[in-house]
Amino acid sequence: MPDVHDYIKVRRADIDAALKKLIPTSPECPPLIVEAMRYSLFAGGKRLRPILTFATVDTVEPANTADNAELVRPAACAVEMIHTYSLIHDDLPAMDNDLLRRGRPTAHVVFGEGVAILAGDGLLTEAFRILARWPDTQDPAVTTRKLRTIERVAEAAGSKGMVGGQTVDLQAAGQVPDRKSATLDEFGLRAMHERKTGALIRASAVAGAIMIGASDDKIDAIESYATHLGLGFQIVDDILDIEGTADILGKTVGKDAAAGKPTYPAIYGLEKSRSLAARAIANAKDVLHDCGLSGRLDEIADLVLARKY
Ligand code: GRG
Repeated sequence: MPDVHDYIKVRRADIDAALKKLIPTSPECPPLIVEAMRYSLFAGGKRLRPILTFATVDTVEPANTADNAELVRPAACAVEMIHTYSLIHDDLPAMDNDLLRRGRPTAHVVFGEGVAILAGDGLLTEAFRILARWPDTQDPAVTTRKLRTIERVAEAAGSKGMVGGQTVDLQAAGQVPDRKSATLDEFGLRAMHERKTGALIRASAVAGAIMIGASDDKIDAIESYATHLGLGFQIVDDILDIEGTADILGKTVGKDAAAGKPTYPAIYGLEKSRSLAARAIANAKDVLHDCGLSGRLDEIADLVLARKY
């Protein structure tokens, strides 16, 4: 079995090639919107979510790799497009007002706010077209899986998930006129992150399991694994916001603390946050092992804890 870093390299290349094929081109649509969507999509993100989709499949069914890759590739691309849309919108002046993302000026800095909003809208909408369209099959079992995946991804991206979490975040940051900014305690913070970042991470893994027709037991285990993983990812993100540098992270650092936003280190301190992150990752791996699974998802959990960007 290749080393996990080689595995990630191969999967990333596969995802990038598929995204290049799937993203619309001009003259199908105006060149400017293609340029703006591509600018953020190919800016060098880690591809954590689509790698999770593939790693789920490679963990649940380590054999049958080529056929399974055909089944899950569109969903892997769709979750990355939705993630990229969320970053473009999150960086807008109306939200986090960030100038740097993935090591480059943010989309609205380069294209203006209007086109940046539209690039996000384009990526989100296109993601659902891809989920509905591919894989191109008349097989009723696969069509049913596609529908289940669309529902799961929509739920994760929408008001129960990412959009809901972002709304709570805006209100907590005092960015909603005539609404009191609610201070989040540790429970409120966790609930916000479960929606804002956790839901899409969860759906990325679950989509892989659904698309290969995994049993309900396996889907539940993957969902629980990804819930713990998402929490670990977020705590590490909060720690990196303090300990990381803009050079390495490719985004502005220290903004959360400067804005007085609740974060894990702000509530628990750095040392306790590190142990909470380690606990979340250990929980993720325990859930897998309890269901008789290990492999790529195990390794990815370790990398999420150790990541420096
Ligand atoms: C605008 C509806 C809407 C939602 C935005 C996800 C999100 C909600 C905002 C992002 C804010 C943020 C920086 C959250 C911390 C965790 C996170 C999602 C980090 C970025 O994800 P990575 O590290 O980024 O996977 P790359 O660039 O590697 O893909």
